[in-house]
Amino acid sequence: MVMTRSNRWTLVVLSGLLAVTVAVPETFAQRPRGLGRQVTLGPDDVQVLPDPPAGFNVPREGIPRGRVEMISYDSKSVGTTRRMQVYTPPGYSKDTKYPVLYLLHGIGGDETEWQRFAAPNVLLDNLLADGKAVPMIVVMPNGRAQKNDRAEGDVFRSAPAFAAFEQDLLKDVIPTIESRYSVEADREHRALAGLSMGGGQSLNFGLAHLDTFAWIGGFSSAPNTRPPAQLVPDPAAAKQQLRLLYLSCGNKDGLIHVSQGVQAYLKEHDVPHVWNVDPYGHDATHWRNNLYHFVQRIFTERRYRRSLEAN
Ligand code: FER
Repeated sequence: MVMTRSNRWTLVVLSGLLAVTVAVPETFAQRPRGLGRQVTLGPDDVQVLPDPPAGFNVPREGIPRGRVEMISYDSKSVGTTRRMQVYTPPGYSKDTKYPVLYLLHGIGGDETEWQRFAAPNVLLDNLLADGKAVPMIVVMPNGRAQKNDRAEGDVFRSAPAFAAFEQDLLKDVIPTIESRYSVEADREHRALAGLSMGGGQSLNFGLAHLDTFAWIGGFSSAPNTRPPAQLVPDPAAAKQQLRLLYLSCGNKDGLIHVSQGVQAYLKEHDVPHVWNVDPYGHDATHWRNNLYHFVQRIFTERRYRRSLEAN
């Protein structure tokens, strides 16, 4: 074949396009699914908690540091050995029993995602040094409960495994943590929160198991979130049992309609909650900023929580 000037250019452009396509991680290439949807804001959709102070997520010199370790456990529900990352606070001791926050990642993530997006250990070390949080253990499991739990290929195809994680969490993850660490094992000392798919999981599992979790948070919750009336079928019971229900979303996040629906239902049925809408998108800034606020409000005294309630 003779290369004319014009088909040579076509080749250059095509190979350039191919290189760009290959360079984009698959998780991003498949992101659109609702993320680009038009945002419509209502009067309740405002920022009620300020952005964190500068340096909140930067390791500080001269303060005690907690530890982050990767542990393995045998999951009966999945049938494999799985991994989770665990933060223990500075001075962690078997002589004290700690509350536990279970923190869940998004559709393209795994047990390392929160560490990459927010460094919860740094955030908590800093808050603890300032006396602004209660010493707690933070568990970052893998919410994709299937044999191959890596974030590979079309990550949206693993959505059913995110639903299946309910069993792994309740039957394997929590019992593992409670057998290996010094923890208070009751609902008042268990919190569940997550970002996007993990936000949906936290709302779905947490609100369905108020006997297990008293503190629940969903940041930029994804469309895996159950419809509000299924999520909270008994508003009076939820109101009575919840110590904190925290919802947040960025006002540039095409998934905000999911949280807006939950928030409207909670308001209509008089279930206390925090609803923080900040100026970010479906991104790590939103997740780390709202983790910063959430961790300061969990495992606290009821009277303290009242004064912080924004809605
Ligand atoms: C969807 C759009 C986004 C969806 C899930 C997501 C299950 C999750 C995004 C994330 O976890 O970042 O339609 O459906």
